[in-house]
Amino acid sequence: MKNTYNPIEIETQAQAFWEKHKLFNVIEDNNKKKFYCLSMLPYPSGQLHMGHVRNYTLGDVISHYHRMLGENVLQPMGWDAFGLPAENAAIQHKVPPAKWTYKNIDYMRAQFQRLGFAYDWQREFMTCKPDYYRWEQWFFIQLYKKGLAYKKNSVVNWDPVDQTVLANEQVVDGRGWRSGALVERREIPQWFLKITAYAEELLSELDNLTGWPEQVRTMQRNWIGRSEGLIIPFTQVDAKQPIEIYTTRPDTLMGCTYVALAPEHPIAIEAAKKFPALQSFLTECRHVELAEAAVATNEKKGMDTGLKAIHPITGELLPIWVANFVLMDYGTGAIMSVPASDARDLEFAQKYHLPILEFTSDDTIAETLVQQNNAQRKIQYRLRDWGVSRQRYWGTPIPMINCPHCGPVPVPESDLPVLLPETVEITGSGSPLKNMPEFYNTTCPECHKPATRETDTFDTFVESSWYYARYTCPDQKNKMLDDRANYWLPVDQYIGGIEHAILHLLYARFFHKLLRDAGLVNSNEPFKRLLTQGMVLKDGSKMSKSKGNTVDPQALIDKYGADTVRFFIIFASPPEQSLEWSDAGVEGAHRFLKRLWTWAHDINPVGAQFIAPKNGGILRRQFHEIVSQINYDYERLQFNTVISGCMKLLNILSEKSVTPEFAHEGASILLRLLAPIVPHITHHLWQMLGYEGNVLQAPWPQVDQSALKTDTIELVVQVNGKLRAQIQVPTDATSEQIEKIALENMSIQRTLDGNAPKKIIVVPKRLVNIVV
Ligand code: ANZ
Ligand code: ZN
Repeated sequence: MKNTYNPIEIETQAQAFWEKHKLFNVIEDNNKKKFYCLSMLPYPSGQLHMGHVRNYTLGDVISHYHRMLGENVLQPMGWDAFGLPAENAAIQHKVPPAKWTYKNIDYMRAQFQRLGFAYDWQREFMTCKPDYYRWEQWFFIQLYKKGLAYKKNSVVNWDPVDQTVLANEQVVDGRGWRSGALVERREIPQWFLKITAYAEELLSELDNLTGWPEQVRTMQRNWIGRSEGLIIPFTQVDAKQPIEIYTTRPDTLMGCTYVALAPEHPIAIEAAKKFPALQSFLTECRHVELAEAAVATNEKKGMDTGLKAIHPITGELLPIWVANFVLMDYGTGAIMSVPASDARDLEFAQKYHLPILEFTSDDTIAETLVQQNNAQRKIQYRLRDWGVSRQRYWGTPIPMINCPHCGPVPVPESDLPVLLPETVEITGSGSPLKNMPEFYNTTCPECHKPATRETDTFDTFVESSWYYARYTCPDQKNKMLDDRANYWLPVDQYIGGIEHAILHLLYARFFHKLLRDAGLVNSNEPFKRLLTQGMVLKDGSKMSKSKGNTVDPQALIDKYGADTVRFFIIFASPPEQSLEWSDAGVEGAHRFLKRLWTWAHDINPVGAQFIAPKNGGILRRQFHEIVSQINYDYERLQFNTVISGCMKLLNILSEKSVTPEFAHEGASILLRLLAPIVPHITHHLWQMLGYEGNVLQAPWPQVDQSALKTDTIELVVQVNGKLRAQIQVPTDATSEQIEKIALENMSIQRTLDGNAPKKIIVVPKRLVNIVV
């Protein structure tokens, strides 16, 4: 019998077998419990990295486990194929984004297959293909018709040299990444989705998502940021309109010493018309980066407008300032500043020598102001509507037409999809679509006069917000989703990185509710359980290309095989914690698989059967205790301890006293327990040992409850003929085991007082006599 473990050979064979028998293709089956297991779809950057391997191995383990439990398991895979890196690569390598993307997908698909992931490949799709994005365009039009998609002016990063809009990640220290020019803020018309209309539901449903990590739910709660406050109008001196401020702390009103406006506030803009210094301050504010984080950490800067407001209670005159930390799109874009109780207001007041007034807070002010109609209660969310326009080429074209007479008009549904041209030249300054009259020139569907298409594309988060639903019916040519969506959804287990805790998961939840309200799905939430896997570290820091500390999965697969890589990545740490890379750990994983291989080749095949004789005794009991622990660990997704359990099982089965029958029972159980993690080697050994069918379709092993029963009897222990202790031993314990239990007994140890026994006599079922 051939006895060297050759992973490449057996992995190729196992994969060919699965492929031939279409083991992982599924259809709806109402007689089985369904289980939809989904790992976040990858961006096709070129090749898999260890973070991918970890994410997809976890999903694969969970899928196999549920399939072996007899459930109808859907595990699909696809490609989040639009996005900026393809455009950057296009500039660098002079190859169109489409071509670059397809090449990467082909390479990475082969890597997935090489790792043996059990995907239903029939359902694969790429989000950059019209058969996918046409439904996104269709759905956007439905949202537009319902008023859930709208257009408004919004600020972008503008590179004045390259004459193009920059994504936040293309702004480096306030300058354009290519031109180095100071970035400006510019207002342009953009499309928004009204996620704020769902803010309350997105918040309250978090309470029901008990299968999600608490940390992620907290992050989402904070992001939605519900706050209850008051809008208080402050009368202005010499002006008709009052300034409305938003505060969550009306109790601090008596400490207010100045009012502060956002630089974009209409009152500030109006005041600057007569005040050049203020004008240049507002212009300076416009150069600052857009990201909210940057606004928060920036140095506090401001300028007095010269205007005055009247304190609503004391009647005192308060200066009105412009301050760079006040955001235009939160509350009312104006605040009452209370330096004595707010750190930000204090810092600003100290810098500009504004009064700081000690006061006593008054909890009833709010009540009084509201009753006297001098203020209005307001619930405010930090969450903003989702700006989905991107001034980029490699994305889903926004299916709208701009008509000089009719304004924005949706593309007629019969004209969908609006195809994205794939052969283009990318120069780096602006989207090529803007230079393609053949793309943008069209006629207005309403007045039939010449009009132009939208040349912006969707934020790629739009594609990843509903892909999980499309996997249920990717071949559906006439609809976005069909009945199959309601068979499979919600996803039972979602697996992905914690970096998606907020945006992706919130957008997908939002889309699910939009799909529900459009009658396309009948559940409220898309993902029942969420597993966020930890990072893969090397020498304590995250593996990344820029740090040069990556480990290429492909090289490891080539050297050790897929099973070793899968085994290591599962064994190295619990799924949610970070995983420290270790070459020695990989070696160790490989050694264990070789040991399993050798051991399995040394036991004698005894024919196809699962059921072993009910003998075996103490070893068999220990064995089944561990199996019971492993089953528990599979349920709670603690796969690293599943592996340590399996190692203990192999140790037990390797003991000399194991009977051939027990070895055979044990092997069948051990192989099944390991199969979700290392499906190839277990597939091979299962067949070699002559068990029925193939391991991935075998039923999940049950604990033999009768083996767990501990029938014990009591024996007396004598030392030199004198009764010294009573011990409990299993009825079927061997003499060696009984001796061991007797010697470990405390009172016996005390009696022996360190003296070695000369002789031990075991009288079965009666006594032990120790002679010293
Ligand atoms: C007076 C005050 C006193 C405030 C105090 C806070 C503490 P949350 O909880 O996040 O809703 N604020 C209101 N609108 C703002 C804007 N557009 N830009 C920046 N800051 C704004 O925060 C609400 C508080 O943030 C409001 O309550 C307001 O300052 C400020 F001891 O009013 B407060
Ligand atoms: Zn028109």
